Amino acid sequence: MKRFDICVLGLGYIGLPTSSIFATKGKLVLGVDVMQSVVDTINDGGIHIEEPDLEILVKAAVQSGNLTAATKPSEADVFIIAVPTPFEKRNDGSRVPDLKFVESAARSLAQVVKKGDLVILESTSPVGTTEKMRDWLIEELVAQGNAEATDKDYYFVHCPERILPGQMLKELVTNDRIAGGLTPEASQKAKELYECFCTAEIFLTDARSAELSKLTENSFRDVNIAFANELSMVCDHLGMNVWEVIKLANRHPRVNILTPGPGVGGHCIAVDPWFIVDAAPEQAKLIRTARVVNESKPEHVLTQVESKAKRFNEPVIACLGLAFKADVDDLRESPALDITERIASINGAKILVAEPYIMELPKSLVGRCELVNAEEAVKTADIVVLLVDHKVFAPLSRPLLAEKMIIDTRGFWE
Ligand code: SAJ
Repeated sequence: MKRFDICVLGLGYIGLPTSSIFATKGKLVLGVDVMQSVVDTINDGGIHIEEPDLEILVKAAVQSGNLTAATKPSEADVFIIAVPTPFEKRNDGSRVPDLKFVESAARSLAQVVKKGDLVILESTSPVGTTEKMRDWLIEELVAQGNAEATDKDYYFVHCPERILPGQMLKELVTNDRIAGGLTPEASQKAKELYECFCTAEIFLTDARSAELSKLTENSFRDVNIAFANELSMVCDHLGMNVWEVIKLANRHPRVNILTPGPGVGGHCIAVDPWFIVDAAPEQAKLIRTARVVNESKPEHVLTQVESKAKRFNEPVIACLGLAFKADVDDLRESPALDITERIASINGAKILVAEPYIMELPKSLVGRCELVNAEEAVKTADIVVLLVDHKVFAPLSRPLLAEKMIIDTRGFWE
């Protein structure tokens, strides 16, 4: 069996850039993904996700011979788990973290791990997951006949990723990192590993503090966005311009209000706060309320669209953008998509969708909307709903827009 320096499990938005950057720094890397199509694409030097400059990095990594992809892990000195950690929605509206991907990744290592290996969890996870990861692996080793297996034989660490979609390659190198080990030796080993490409500081801590720090960062942002979104709904109620209010309030030296939008999307900020709420439901009142406020914003936008649509017999509605935020192709947990699906149910309305980052409509919109370019959408529409502030929408003709009813959820044309 070929021996790798690093084996990365999960070749998504985090695993792929991380594998590639290690490979370009001379490490022999095996990237593992359960999808054969993803493995084939990467082995051909291509990418299956959109991120500026990622294709160049992956191509360089693959061409150097240092990065290969496979569907199964292989022997290595370091294992990095970078799989999704979604949640399950309960009937009462609460959410429970779903760790099945971390569990199956951890168990899959039993076949290939050897004494002294470093096992890193990068996936954003609820407090206590690194300990669970350790327990799953040891349990699997014992089940496979290695009765002597003990956690003392391996090093376990949580090193949460913190990179921003759209700026991943820069932030991978320049963001400070946290290495939270189940032992201080484990933290130190992880620090030494990431130092090969990370130019910023790497802070050592314990695993639980690392887990909660990461969840805290995203919850902090969620609470702040909720404040902006709530303010936008207050202003709509009062018939006032939220952008003007925020612009003026932000002139205070200690005020920095974020930007309201159609809701909070993506697979991080809309998910991670629930891990804190699930762990401490009585205490995490503000964090839960922020989620509820942000989740209510799509409904608020829909109500605005419906009230304008009533003025027409057969309104033509242009929805600009489906992605979860500007200048990315990612539609996961996207409020823009959610709103467009609901607009598509307005009786008698014709819906035109402009989303420059996709070639075909998502399944939920097929047969209900038409995918066109932004200019064409605006030209034909009675109502224009700006859902994503993609840069490519900037040149749209102002005089033409002035003739339309506009719902600008991002303050793009303010
Ligand atoms: N949003 C607003 N108003 C704002 C800022 C954002 O409505 O003022 C919306 C965006 O449109 C989007 C959502 O919030 O729908 C999240 O976007 P984002 O750019 O704030 O964050 P993400 O989800 O792309 O990435 C976040 C980052 N976390 C923080 O900034 C604290 C990133 O550093 C993390 O690595 C990433 O989550 C992650 O993977 O956890």
